[in-house]
Amino acid sequence: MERTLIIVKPDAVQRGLIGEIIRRFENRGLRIAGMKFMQVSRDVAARHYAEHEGKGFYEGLIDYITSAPVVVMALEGKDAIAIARNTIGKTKPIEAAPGTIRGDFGMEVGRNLVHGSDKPESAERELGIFFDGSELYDWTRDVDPWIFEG
Ligand code: IDP
Ligand code: MG
Repeated sequence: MERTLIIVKPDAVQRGLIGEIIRRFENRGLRIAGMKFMQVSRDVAARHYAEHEGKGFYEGLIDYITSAPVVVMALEGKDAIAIARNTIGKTKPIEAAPGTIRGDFGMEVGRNLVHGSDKPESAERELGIFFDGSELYDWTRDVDPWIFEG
């Protein structure tokens, strides 16, 4: 089992899409290991997006992610990182396939609704920024054998 860090970004929260976005991950089969509603500080945003520091869009990105509350989630499952990324869709909504979150609800890269970790090292690092170990739960669902082969 793998865990990934998902952020329902401020634009999605403002647009009333929290439920819609969580529904898509739940429907896919991903299991929620942790979840909270919070406003991201500039300090936390800078840690989370450290790899983008110095890029032209960096300041705008920090302004965007700190502009209003978000929902952060730890989702788990086999290949959870890749599964979540293809449920989210490509970074630029113009390139995101219909049926993905960004392809169905997004227009611009700077308002692309959702974050998902891109690889295991990123997931571990990002989960550590947003969650204490005690906020992540090991549990199973009765339906798990009907979603995960074994
Ligand atoms: P990802 O979110 O699909 O992993 P990254 O390349 O890691 O995409 O970029 C992080 C975030 O930075 C994007 O989701 C988007 O919000 C923002 N971003 C990336 N490129 C641009 C850009 O060219 N203009 C404005 N914002 C950008
Ligand atoms: Mg990324």
